[in-house]
Amino acid sequence: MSDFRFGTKLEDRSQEQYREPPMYRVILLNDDYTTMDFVVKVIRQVFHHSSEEAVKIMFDVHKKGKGLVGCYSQDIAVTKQRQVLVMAKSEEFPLRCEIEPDL
Ligand code: TYC
Repeated sequence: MSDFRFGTKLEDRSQEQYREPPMYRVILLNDDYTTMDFVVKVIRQVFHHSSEEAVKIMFDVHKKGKGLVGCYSQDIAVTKQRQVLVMAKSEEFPLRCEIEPDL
């Protein structure tokens, strides 16, 4: 494979090549109107958690106000956030979903 970054020292190049992409947390927020069943469905379908895990996450969000559903590279996190919001809108639920850098 050709490498046209001639000015870069070998050690620096390998560090660049193996650096992990920044990760983003996808967070669900509680509200008083979205049904528990719908939140569990979203967590299973979009984030591929088991039913048991989805119920645990839903109750955690319900009790604490917000909770982590997954951690992904930026484009995947944004796609999952959109999927959640599209599903919520289609059923007219006010479910909120945010993403934040995983520092
Ligand atoms: N608090 C909602 C209820 O009692 C359930 C709920 C859980 C809503 C998690 C949103 O992200 C959420 N129906």
